[in-house]
Amino acid sequence: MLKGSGLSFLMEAHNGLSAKIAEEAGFEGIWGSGLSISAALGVRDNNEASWTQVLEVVEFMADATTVPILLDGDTGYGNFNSARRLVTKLEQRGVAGVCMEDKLFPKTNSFLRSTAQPLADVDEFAGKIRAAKEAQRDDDFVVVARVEALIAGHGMEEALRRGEAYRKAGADAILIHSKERHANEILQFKKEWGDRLPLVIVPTKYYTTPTDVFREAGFKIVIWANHLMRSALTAMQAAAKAIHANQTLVGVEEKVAPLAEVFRLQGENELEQAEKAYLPKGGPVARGIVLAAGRGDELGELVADRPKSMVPIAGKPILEHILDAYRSANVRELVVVRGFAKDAVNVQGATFVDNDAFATTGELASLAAAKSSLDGPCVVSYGDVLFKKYVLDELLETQGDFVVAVDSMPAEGKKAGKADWAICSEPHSRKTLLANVLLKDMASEASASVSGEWTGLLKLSESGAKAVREILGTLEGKELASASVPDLLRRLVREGREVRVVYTRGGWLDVDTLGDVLKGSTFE
Ligand code: SPV
Ligand code: MG
Repeated sequence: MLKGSGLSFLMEAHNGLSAKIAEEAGFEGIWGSGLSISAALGVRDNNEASWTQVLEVVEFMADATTVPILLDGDTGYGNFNSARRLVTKLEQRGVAGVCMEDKLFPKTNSFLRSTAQPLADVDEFAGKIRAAKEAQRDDDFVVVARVEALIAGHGMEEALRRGEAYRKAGADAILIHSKERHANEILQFKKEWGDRLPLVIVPTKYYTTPTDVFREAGFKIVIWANHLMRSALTAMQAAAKAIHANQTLVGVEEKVAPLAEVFRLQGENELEQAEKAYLPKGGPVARGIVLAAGRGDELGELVADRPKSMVPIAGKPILEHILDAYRSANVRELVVVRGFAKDAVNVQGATFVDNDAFATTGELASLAAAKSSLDGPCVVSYGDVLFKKYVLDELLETQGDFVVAVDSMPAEGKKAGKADWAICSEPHSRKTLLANVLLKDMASEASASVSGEWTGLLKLSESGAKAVREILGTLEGKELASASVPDLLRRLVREGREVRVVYTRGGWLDVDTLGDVLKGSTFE
């Protein structure tokens, strides 16, 4: 802009949002106004905001935009050393240039008590400009020297003398500032200055001068110095006043930017796309199917008018514990098969299917009731089996169409006797962590050949679920009524399908007896 032909414009901005708005309006560059940044921070334009605080703001502005930003660097916030460090920091943050004025730190805004404002010593300020230029690493970084002689009432000659000293010090442009209501002063300056260096002006006070006058005079850049801040201020005052007076948003809502516009300016859209690209594919990892139709006669009084799954443990029905464990592993589509006292199964966040023939049928008949849910990856478990999240996580992380969790060290009392025992291709050992252990058979009695107790957890892949659905479709009448999930596992193995085994040690609890209910209270 400084080197090109014609007149360019910088629009003031004071934060990321206003900078973005300036760029979207078509401005080819932005003025990081000291006055506006201070005002937006609620402080005076007297270096009350520290220079690193200003740096933070201008960094947000640079992040939000692609056009060059010229920072109003006031006096450089100190001597030559502060100024050259500022240049380094601005370059690091992608700011295109800095403008420094020949006043003393802390400065005062040029339109306040201007004739009382002390100017910097010319040589001292020239040294500061030289230091700033020598500090820059990027050849395109711009240092604008701002002459305040006209503001402070020192006259044209002094203004020209100072401009020339700063040119010799290496400035890329001179900002000649004026507080007059007409442009005579800056036009005269331009005439006498000629084309020694590009000139920048700020027509805040002489705004009625037609812009073509500046263009024809040969100025290079016009800065509209504070108009986004001032327009925001007017709009905010009006909205605050109306909302306070009327105690409602009615009447204001349609006058303010819709939230959609806020999100657009923030670039929400980009984040939404990025989430798709970088986050693990959303949605539940699998569906959870809980077979909870049975009464659980062993619990006597406790199941007089509710099924075992609704017996509370630690103040919460067993089924709630199970659903919470599923949810914690991101299994969120939950299906519960009810049967006995189904109206008592009043948990939230699950869909229900019913096996109304619960009294005369078994587990597979319940699973068949949930057949339509076997249409994608799922985990099948029982309404009376508590398990910890890590057991479920392991199951979910293990590839395979059919995966079962087997406890290699079942509880003391259970080492013998009736249970769902699993016979596996290899016993649990350190090696099996990496090996592909397969289920060979299921047994109802313990023996030397069993590798552990099945926990009741079965994971099915999409095609595994499809296979189970097909098997359920082939079972009818008595056969279906009497079959259990272990029967299904046995059939899968016999059909030559690979049923993978994930070994666990504890982490689950089959609630069969009153003793188990008591144990359950310390399970979590
Ligand atoms: C600013 O915008 O902070 C300026 C211009 O320095 S002026 O307020 O006119 O001094
Ligand atoms: Mg300023």
